[in-house]
Amino acid sequence: MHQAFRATVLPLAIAAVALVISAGAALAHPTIDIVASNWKFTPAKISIPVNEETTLRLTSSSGVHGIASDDLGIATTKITPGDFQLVKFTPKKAGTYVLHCAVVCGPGHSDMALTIEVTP
Ligand SMILES: [Cu+2]
Repeated sequence: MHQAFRATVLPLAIAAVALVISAGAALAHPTIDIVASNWKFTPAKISIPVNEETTLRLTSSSGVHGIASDDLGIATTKITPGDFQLVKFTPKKAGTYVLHCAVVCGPGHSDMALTIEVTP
């Protein structure tokens, strides 16, 4: 009886603690998925808090695209199909930043932008 209790409850308790720890880490460092395609970013707009490290996970479903922002400290990053790019940055100033696609990618290139809203 006692042994059966340890065999079933203990692993559950460990799993629950691991879940809480991973959820806490996800809150501290949110990763936002962004998919580039011809010719848009999905989502086209994201909202993140100022002075908190954020990670973007970028990929493309069609075409080669890119992002860059001196204001946000994002180096030019090429986004290619089948590839995932992790971009880590900490916005220092609230505001609305419009990142135009950084790679000439075709007829819709000039309309292709990712808006990052940094909230106070
Ligand atoms: Cu482009």
